[in-house]
Amino acid sequence: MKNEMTAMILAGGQGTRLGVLTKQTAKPAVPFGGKYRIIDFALSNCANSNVNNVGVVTQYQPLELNNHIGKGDAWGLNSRNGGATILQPYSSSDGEKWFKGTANAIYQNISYIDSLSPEYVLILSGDHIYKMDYSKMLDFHKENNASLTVGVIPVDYKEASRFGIMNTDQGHRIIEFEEKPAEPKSNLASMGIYIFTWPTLRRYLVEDQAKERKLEDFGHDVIPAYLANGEDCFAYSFNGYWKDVGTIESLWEANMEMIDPNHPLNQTKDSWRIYSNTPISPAQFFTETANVRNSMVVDGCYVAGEVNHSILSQDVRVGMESTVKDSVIMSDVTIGENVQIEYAIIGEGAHIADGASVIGEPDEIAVVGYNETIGGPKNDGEE
Ligand code: ADQ
Ligand code: ADP
Repeated sequence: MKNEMTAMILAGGQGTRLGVLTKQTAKPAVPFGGKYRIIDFALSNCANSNVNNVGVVTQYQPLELNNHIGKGDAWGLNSRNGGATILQPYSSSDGEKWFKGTANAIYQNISYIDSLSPEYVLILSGDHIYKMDYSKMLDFHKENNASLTVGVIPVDYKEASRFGIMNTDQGHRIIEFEEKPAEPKSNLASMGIYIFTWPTLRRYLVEDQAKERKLEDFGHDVIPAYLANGEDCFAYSFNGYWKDVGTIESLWEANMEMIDPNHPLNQTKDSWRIYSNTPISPAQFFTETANVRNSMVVDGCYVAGEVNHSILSQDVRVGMESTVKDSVIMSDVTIGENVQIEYAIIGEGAHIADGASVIGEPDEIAVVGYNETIGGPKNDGEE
């Protein structure tokens, strides 16, 4: 089968707004929804859309991502004439090591893309939660004979300045685009999902590198340059659920949507499955004192306390007389006895000692970092 479209997942951001959750790991590798990591959504969307060659562009803390993704077997990518390839920054002859903006990260991986010689390149972000069929977006791109198609979704006006914002004409042609404008002129937001006709983008990136070196970032530089040069740029409207989980609150919210039985994310029987690479653990065990309601509990958990409207990821322990409410507990967390956890995200491997509490509010979620200990003899009480 011909490789018509190659995907490049940008997974290099530090995700500083996720604070202690991304100190040791890249944002796309942050656990999500009990069984997944955030990047599983983009990888599964690729597999489900028959986009079988996927380059994952890493930068910051790539180790966990490498281990998680491997060659893409868990998503069926490796067996379908394709595979996932982890692309890491290298020191080039002129001493530049880190990828800079998103467009520069693609420029640095031209040889990988050339080795597949696709007609189109699909550029994705590793930190979005959504289910999307990219093959429909490709059909739209071809019907319009576009140079660039941007996936778009309406957002709240009060959020609009976090996004690339555009105006289109009746034929969905992009006539105006501003990256993160202070005063947005519309609420039609770029999802940071792009299909580029590859030979054209390649030419722009290579010529720019030889001359001005201005095309650093897709939103700031490449889209404006395309529009200025009269390239055919179109907006493809997506009308499903999509969330950029860049903040603690949005990450918590998307996890809570995952346990809402009526939410599209929680359709257990749909055909658009999200795959992951999770190790095997024994079945969960609830003692006779356990009281678990309205929650998702993954393998390997042991519960003796109360769990209400929460997610327990793999191998979590909740001791007697402890209460976990409206919270996301990542894997390998131990929660002692008499612990209160509310409106919180507890990072992987954390330990909450007997009698401690971690209490947040719906609009100010409490966070405990990776491997952190709360309470206990040395470090009494809340942090
Ligand atoms: P942002 O998400 O703010 O806006 P950016 O920080 O450039 O854009 O990151 C996009 C993605 O690329 C993230 O997943 C990030 O981790 C990753 N990334 C960034 N630099 C990278 C690099 N050098 N190497 C590898 N990965 C890198 C973008 C668009 C907006 C749009 C929003 C939608 O610019 O127009 O509205 O996405 O979320
Ligand atoms: P946030 O979600 O907090 O805005 P992002 O994930 O978008 O954070 O990343 C912020 C920016 O920092 C991105 O442009 C990313 O490329 C850059 N960045 C992250 N880690 C590094 C690093 N180790 N070296 C250089 N730049 C980095």
